[in-house]
Amino acid sequence: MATLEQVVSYIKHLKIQGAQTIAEVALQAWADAKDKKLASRLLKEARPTEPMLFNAISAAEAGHDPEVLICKFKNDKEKIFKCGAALIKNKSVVFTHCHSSTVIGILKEAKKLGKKFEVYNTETRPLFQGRITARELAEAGIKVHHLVDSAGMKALSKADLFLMGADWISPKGVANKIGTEMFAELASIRKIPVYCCSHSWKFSPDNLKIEQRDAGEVWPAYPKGIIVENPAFEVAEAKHITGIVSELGVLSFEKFLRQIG
Ligand code: RUB
Repeated sequence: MATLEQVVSYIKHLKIQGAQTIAEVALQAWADAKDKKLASRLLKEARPTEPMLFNAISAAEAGHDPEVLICKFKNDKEKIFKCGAALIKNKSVVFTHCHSSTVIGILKEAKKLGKKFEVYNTETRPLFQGRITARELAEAGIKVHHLVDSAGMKALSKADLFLMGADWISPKGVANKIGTEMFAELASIRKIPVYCCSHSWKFSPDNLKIEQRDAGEVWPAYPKGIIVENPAFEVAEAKHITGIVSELGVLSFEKFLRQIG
């Protein structure tokens, strides 16, 4: 069993990644920790743009059983897979960016239902989480085209649906991996529906900090005199999002806010 410090380090260094997986692993680490105060602090600080992690740990602090919460999250995710799969039509071409376990689950569910579709996905520099997506889809027997991020427009132009994950649903839009804002705006201009696939516990009304990661991830040992920036996430504006696919069903952004508010 990993120690608390190991789990925190795995989350920080993306050995464990994706908002819902982070929240579930963190809850288990919190449940196993002797010093709950220390566990709460270290886990909540591990990644600043992960409200599902904060919300889950706060619920555990308030007395909710972490094992019950993990079970609820997993069951809710199955509901999301079913709701999302219903959006995929036969012969659909789906675009996705980065690696979202929720989006992957939806695509696998659609395949299980016998739907024929293909996926275009982008590699997601600097840490290439898009490769995890491409590998998992190929292993599931789903036809997947993999492109560099700068070919995102080419990939999107093939698609009739953009499925994105979420790290933070804010009152203004959805924060997801850097690149998402650009692709969501482009999809919206091209009239390609954009669905955010996410557990509702990723909502936070707070003005969260966007995680800035180490510049060395972008350019290891970069020359002096350059300001290398590495924001992990960005917010796709609500007006570019067709709907939110959550355990509450498929709702418009406004309806989703009203339902959880
Ligand atoms: C992963 C990412 C995912 C969301 C949703 O970023 O942006 O789309 O976390 O994932 P990182 P999920 O690799 O930096 O964690 O649907 O699995 O909750």
